Amino acid sequence: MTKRVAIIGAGPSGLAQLRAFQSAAQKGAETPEVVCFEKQDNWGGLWNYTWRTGLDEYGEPVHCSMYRYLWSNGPKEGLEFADYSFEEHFGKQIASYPPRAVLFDYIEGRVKKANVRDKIRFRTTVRHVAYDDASGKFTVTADDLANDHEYDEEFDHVVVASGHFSTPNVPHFEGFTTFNGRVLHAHDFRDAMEFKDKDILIIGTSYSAEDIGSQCWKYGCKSVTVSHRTAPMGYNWPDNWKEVPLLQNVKGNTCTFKDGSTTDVDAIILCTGYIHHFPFMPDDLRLKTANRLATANLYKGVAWVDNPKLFYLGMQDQWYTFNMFDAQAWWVRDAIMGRIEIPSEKSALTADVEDRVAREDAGEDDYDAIRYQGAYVKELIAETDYPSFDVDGANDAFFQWKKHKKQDIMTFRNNSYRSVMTGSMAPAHHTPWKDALDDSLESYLQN
Ligand code: FAD
Ligand code: NA7
Repeated sequence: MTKRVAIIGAGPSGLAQLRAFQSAAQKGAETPEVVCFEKQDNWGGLWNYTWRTGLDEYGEPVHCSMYRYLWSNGPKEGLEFADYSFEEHFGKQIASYPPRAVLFDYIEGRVKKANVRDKIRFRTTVRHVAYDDASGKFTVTADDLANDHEYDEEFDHVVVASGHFSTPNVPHFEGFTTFNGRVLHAHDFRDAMEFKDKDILIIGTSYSAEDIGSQCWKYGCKSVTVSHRTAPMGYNWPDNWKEVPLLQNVKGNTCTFKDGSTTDVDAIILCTGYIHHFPFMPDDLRLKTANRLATANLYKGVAWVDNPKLFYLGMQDQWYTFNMFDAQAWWVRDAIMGRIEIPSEKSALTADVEDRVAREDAGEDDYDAIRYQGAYVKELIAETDYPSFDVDGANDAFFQWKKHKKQDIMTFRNNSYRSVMTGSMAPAHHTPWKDALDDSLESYLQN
């Protein structure tokens, strides 16, 4: 009997899994039957932009955390697929920090070519997964939203690829209830134009804080105040931008910070990160982890230690993205197809996780973290037929990116890097990032 595999989510990770199986089939292998469940009406995961926030038309939590005018926050040379280059997709080399629509087009190009869309059940939310020890099978309960129909199906393996940057982490601060403006989380931020001529307070100091603040600055907000819990970001910010300690309370529109200083603002944007949230997984199969490079309880970063027929993709914090998801998906494919043996002793699986945690903890800075995740990508690729690539070269692109950000946070996206897949240098973009207000695919590709 052919094995059946359920993939939950058709974002970059789930699509990598579909492509991995298709690639094996293309080479003549007998592959399992694969069903991918996707709650949105299209693929692309977070890259599938919607104006909606809150609940969608079926009452489902809106998955999208991306916003208009979002450009890649790292160089595309770090995320390029090893089996489908930017040059193959666009017919030419393109600049290094593409906007969302351009990256969506690239993600879509590979899976269109692989012809895997018919494996995806769109508008279908997975509600529950259960494992039966006696049969050794998983029962997946899915909800066909458009037809308002819930049903069960059995699978030999489940691959959870539902992402972890969609359910917001929303702390409360004293006075929010009576604040005379809007309080929102980054997950619900859509259009920087909303904050034109406004004074905004951002809480948090990571990617969302830096980028949403930069968007608002670019599209004409009056001022940006960023409040930190641990440390300021320390970039060379524009004049109407300041960094302050943690917010203590809000009275009317006046925010008071830990050092006693105050600022009046019109809106507060919580850029306080996301939680790993799997309401459809039972306690004994549910990943509970911090957002880190060595996730808890996953052998090789993907196989559930307590039941390695279950896999999670893309659950790490991410320097590497698309090609890391590929490395994981090819590895998971080979584990499912019996080409890779997962040790039967649970202690061996646990020891692998502990070793990964210890090695991550031994790192001292972001550069070590990039090397660590690069080494992880290398490790997985070496065990499958995913095309090997110059991971050290990709690490270098990340190192340069960090230096460019340090030099000037508002111009780092004007830099170009060399593709480690094709060896060609990206051209400079035709317009500096801060002046490029039109982020459409058509505009970006003109050169
Ligand atoms: P997602 O993209 O989150 O996809 C998960 C999919 O699972 C979604 O389609 C969702 O609808 C579906 N799903 C969830 N639950 C269910 C369910 N119960 N049933 C059925 N389907 C379900 N990465 C970069 O490389 N470059 C960037 O510039 C970049 N910018 C980012 C900016 C923001 C604001 C955020 C939040 C993330 C950014 N990322 C970026 C990282 C991003 O996590 C990855 O690029 C990528 O989208 C992760 O892919 P994924 O498939 O693991 O998860
Ligand atoms: P991150 O990278 O998880 O960062 C979360 C930030 O929020 C970080 O600076 C935290 O500060 C801060 N935080 C979290 N909780 C609080 C509270 N309670 N009070 C104050 N500050 C808090 O999330 P991002 O959204 O920036 O990035 C996620 C992904 O989206 C990323 O991969 C990008 O590609 C885009 P800390 O430093 O812990 O004190």
